[in-house]
Amino acid sequence: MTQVAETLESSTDKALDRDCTTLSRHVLQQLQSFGPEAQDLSALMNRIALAGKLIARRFTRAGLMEDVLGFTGEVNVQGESVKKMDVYANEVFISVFKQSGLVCRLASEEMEKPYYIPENCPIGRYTLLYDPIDGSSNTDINLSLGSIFSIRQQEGTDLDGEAKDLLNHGRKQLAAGYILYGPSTMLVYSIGKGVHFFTLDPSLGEFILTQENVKIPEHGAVYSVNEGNFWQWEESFREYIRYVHKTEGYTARYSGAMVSDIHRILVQGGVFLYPGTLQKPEGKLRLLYETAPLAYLIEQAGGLATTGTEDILDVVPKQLHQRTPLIIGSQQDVAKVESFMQKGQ
Ligand code: AHM
Ligand code: MG
Repeated sequence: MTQVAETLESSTDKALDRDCTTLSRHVLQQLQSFGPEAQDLSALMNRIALAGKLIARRFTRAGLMEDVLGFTGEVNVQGESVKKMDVYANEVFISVFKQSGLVCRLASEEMEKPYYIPENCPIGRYTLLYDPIDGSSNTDINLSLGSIFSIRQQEGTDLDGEAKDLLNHGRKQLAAGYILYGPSTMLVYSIGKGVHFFTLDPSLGEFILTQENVKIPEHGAVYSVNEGNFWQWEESFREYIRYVHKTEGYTARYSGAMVSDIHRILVQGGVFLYPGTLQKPEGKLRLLYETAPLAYLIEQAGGLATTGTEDILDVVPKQLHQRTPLIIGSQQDVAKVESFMQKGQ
């Protein structure tokens, strides 16, 4: 074979290999096993990917279809007005796990109690926790949104249906990640072996590996926070904001969808903040569906996530829908915020 032919062949091989690194194959590669645990995790990720594709498809055509955008007129367990897309996305996750034999329970930000799939329960040893649509306020205006997911092993029989075993710290998560619905749809995940980016190739209908072992920079210029809450924050936190205003090299970015903001920070460094307020010291974000999965991911990428006083992954919730403040991102930037908050104690 000539050298030109060899080079052509090897670049075709590389391109094919890249196109074949789908999510399920990647999970198996990571675990270096074809055993039942590895097969389960691979199948779980595959179903989450299907949910992401269905939701992305609906978002892409939302403006062209009847009855997709806007509110349902109902209020969810969080006291927030429910959008039609919240309901759709919540149901998509339930639907993709029916008849899977994998997941007995799903717990979501949108449902007061976990949803049980009885036909899966005798063997389904996993629980899916999720925020079907993160950044709901962006839904009707065609801006970036996300879905957040986390997988935990079911502990005990849960015969009373109270799902008490879920009231446990975030280090119990087996996998976590998010789907980002932006100009392209991305799926970012970790099973405790680094953080990996997949991009949906619409022509294939598959998420293909685009970046492996992503590491968050130790420091970045971005701080991402809703400064409209300035006068509702503790003075120590206000001092931190004054510090970034006065110090050269900081820049603000806030999209209204945490998944987008944290994705930017994961790639470019910086810090995302949703602290408590004087009236709501627990903040807005939910531990089991939002802050713990994102903390797991950012720690896997070498960053930090804290409430200001405690690592997010160490927080043990007292109830399913418990909220926590969140300071998450590059090591140096999170440490800087903490240093201000500790002065206030
Ligand atoms: P949601 O899951 O109901 O959309 O709420 C979470 C979202 C985050 O994505 C975003 O960072 C935050 O709420 C925005 O809240 P606020 O409008 O208070 O800044
Ligand atoms: Mg959310």
